[in-house]
Amino acid sequence: MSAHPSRELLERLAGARRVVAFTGAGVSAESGVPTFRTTDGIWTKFKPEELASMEGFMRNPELVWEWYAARKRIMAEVRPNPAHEALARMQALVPHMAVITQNIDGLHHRAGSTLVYELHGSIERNYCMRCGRRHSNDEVLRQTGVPCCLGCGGTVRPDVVWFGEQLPEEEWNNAVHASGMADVFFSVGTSGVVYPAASIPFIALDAGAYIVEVNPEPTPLTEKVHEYLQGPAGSILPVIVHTLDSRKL
Ligand code: BV8
Repeated sequence: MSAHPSRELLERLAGARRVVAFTGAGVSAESGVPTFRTTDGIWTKFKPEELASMEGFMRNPELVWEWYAARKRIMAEVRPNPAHEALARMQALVPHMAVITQNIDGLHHRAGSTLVYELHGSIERNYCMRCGRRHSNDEVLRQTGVPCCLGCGGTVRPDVVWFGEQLPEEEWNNAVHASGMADVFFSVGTSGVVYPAASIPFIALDAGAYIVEVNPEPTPLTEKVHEYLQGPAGSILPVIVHTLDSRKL
């Protein structure tokens, strides 16, 4: 267990053709976005089923929209941190690199990452449950309570994947394909408890990738990885990319 990348990882990364970074809420923690399950996580205040599910939404749409509106306002204020920036830089240094994220905060895109698969949707998108019309955050946040469709008057919901809902098929298929082809696979800032996303690292492991976990805390994946780098992603990932950068000069 170390916070410093091994020579083997750096050698593998320098020669890798296909790299994947799989991220969870922990990669955005240093941007000030609350995680879900660490002691100050947002789930500690609510049960996921109460808020991030169709049942919860139908039961109390006002409460669910109050939660999402608050998160939308937080996400609009936060910025990518050195972890997001390091992954975006890494994408520029390796031939093929995909970022697969469970996060809905859009921070990988804002850090400059090019190929990002958002498995659980995006806090920046909303749609009408009746006609499907898409709505921006400006269009929903200027309305009070549960926003109505500007086209048909139907109920608008966040474009995120709730518990009990299927993941977007194309994003999922792309993520599975990329993970099955990876030479080096990073699992960064995820507790690995939400499925089917949590099965992604095992797809890469079974396909022979060199698996690296970056997390201050061990997870169900830790005992299976080739390299566990214990610590915050915002400190660990820049060291890896700086070393890679200096080799590529
Ligand atoms: C599905 C979007 C089936 C919304 C999210 C009963 C009924 C229904 C389903 C189920 C059920 N039982 C189990 C399931 C399956 C369920 C599931 O897995 N439940 C879990 C809780 C047991 N999954 C689903 O329901 C999925 N859909 O199964 O559909 C189906 C099949 C066919 C047809 C129809 C349906 C959908 C799951 C998606 C839910 N949506 N988000 C929103 O965000 O509002 S999940 C939510 O959790 C976020 O996306 C989050 O990213 C994700 C996972 O959490 P993590 O990212 O790992 O975050 P967490 O806080 O847990 O961990 C943070 C980690 O970071 C920690 O390890 C910490 O140590 C570390 N960390 C902290 N600081 C740092 C750090 N690391 C690095 N650096 C730091 N600085």
